[in-house]
Amino acid sequence: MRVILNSRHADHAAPGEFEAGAVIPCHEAPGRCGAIRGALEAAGGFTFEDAAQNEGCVAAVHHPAYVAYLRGASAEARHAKGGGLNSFWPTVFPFGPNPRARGAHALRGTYCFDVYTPILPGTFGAALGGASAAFRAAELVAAGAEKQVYVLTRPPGHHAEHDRCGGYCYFNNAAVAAQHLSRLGKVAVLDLDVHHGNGTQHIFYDRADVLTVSVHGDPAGLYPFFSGFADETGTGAGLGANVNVPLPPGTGPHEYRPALARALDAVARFRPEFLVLAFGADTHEADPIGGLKLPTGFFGEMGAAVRGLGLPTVIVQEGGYDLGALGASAVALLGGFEA
Ligand code: Q9C
Ligand code: ZN
Repeated sequence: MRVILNSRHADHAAPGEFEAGAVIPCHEAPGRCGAIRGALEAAGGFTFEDAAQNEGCVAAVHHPAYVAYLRGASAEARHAKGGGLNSFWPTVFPFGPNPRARGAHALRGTYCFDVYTPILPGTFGAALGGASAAFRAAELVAAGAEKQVYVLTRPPGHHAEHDRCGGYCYFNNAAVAAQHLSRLGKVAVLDLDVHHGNGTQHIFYDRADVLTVSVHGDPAGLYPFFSGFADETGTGAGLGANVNVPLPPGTGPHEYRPALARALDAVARFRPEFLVLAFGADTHEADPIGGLKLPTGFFGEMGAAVRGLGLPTVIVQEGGYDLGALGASAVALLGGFEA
């Protein structure tokens, strides 16, 4: 399988994240990409290529003012001095549109919805590298050059909305791929990260030509808390084109299997031309933040089930925070996909 890499990913490395008033090492760290790459190389059968930075690839998905903000804030972060780190950390957030949001601190809160997305000098380049890789993969699949392409990138993307970062995510890589493919026909995005793909849902919520389906831990108790409930079904022309399948904490293969079948059935009934799979390995039983109980072997079954749709597919890496489980899960999923 062809793997498109984000050669700039390590330019973004958050020094920590907040937990219960303390700062702990950030789960979303550069070692994640290395762990997956190492596991794929050991398994064999994968070819790796870098994607060139594509400045325009996010324009159809993200608000121009948001893109400009990320670019500018990343450049300015070089001179930031907060906490001895070259970073900006949004702390205060508006409750809604606020016409007074003009100053630097106000803008940081405006273009962000939580404290998990600091802006570092390399953030813009790293995030753009991931979006560029997803766009490149979509080009290859759209052209029929490949049936499946895997995008190995971080920071992840599925929490990023049209004009806000959050949940370790800045540009929505899966949405960038889906948007490009949607120029040729209907697209389904299937999100199997343990967290609800709120950003992807938000971006396509009123679209009838892009179906978004997410299987995830129940947001009543798991990030992102405010979305991912089963009654969120789309709006306007997009009514019925959003499906959420929340699962209780501790869910294992026995209960995950029918949930995945429901999600795949929704995709099949939509009759899309293309699929984007937002893949998170944070459903693994060893994941430190996910709370589900899927063993490594189940990821092979997952890949085979998704492959059963028979659709040209861009697979985009999202979360997964246990470095050992991450590589093994990706190998199992992609192996199941190719089998
Ligand atoms: N104490 C993705 O998996 N909250 N994002 C972590 C841990 C943020 C997850 C709290 C989780 C964001 C792409
Ligand atoms: Zn996740």
